[in-house]
Amino acid sequence: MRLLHPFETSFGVTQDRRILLVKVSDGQLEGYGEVTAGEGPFYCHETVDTAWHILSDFICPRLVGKTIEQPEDFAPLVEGIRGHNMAKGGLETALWDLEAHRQDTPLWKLLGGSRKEIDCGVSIGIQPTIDRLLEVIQREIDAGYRRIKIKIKPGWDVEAVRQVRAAFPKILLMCDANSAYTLDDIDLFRRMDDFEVMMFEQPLHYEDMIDHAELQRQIRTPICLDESIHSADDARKAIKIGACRIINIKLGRVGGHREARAVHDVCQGNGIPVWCGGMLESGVGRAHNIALSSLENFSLPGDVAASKRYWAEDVIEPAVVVSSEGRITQTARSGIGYQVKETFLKEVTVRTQVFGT
Ligand code: OSB
Ligand code: MG
Repeated sequence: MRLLHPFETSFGVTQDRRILLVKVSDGQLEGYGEVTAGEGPFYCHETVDTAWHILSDFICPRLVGKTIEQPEDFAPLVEGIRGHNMAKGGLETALWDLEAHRQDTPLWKLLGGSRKEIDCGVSIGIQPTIDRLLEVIQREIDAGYRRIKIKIKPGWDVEAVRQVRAAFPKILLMCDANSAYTLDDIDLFRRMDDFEVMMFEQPLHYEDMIDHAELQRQIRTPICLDESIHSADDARKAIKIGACRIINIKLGRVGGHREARAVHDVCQGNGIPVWCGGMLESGVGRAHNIALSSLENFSLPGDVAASKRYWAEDVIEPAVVVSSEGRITQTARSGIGYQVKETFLKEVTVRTQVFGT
């Protein structure tokens, strides 16, 4: 599926998405999940094709013939398959959707959520010029979004942030570096300390916590970790050493709803707010993100935006809509609460594989 606008980060440009969806069935009801890996190994090591490989050659064969009473039964079945959280998360989240349908309840309620409305922010890719960036920000603010995240990289940082802050003195603003910097850049972050940004997201290496802790000691602005956090245990360690003051939770990166909730709980217990990250998902992944964002400690606006920001036509109906106040209302329907458009899905599907009967 082609994105309406190319999306540029410090690690590259995405326009055409190849999306791997997972459907599970109990013979009567179905559940959908989305593998949130990218097309190439640039955000993390996983790709759509490594996830296909891991799912079809390792994860699905382990499940065939097994009884799964509840989504929590999934993790023990794939114990021993190291990493590949996005491949696991695609299937695990589908099991949660199915379970919510079986209980005839919305997924957000099944997860224990309490937020009936969630606050939405947008993630704005690197633009050709700063003037263009200012225009895009104005458009998103006019659409109602409550927080603006801009992507930064060396050469597109201090000056871009300075001009954005000058043009929009009051907005909730943050920057995401996607690991583009090192500790040699401390002065640059010190200079950006003056712009009252909510957080710097993942400024340093994608596997690092130690240097982030050093950077956090030297700047006022909170650091938010994204790439470095793969589990509740990672979150515990990052908090313990002071590597961040905020955590971005992504379902794929942590392997599904069970672990996402565990990360949420560790953060909550330590007074660390969280928000839900996005991976340019189709409506299926988006719907899961909305449900997850209902948990209490998701107290900051996430990168969960309307379908129409991404797609001419989404795979779900209704499309995800954001109110003029920048909020998404939780659904009263069961499961993820959005219907997958099977006919449209068939049109855009290039490969399928079936396991079990
Ligand atoms: O770092 O949050 C990120 C997209 C792809 C990979 C990594 C990231 C992102 C985004 C986009 O920021 C969020 C979205 O609008 O889905
Ligand atoms: Mg990020």
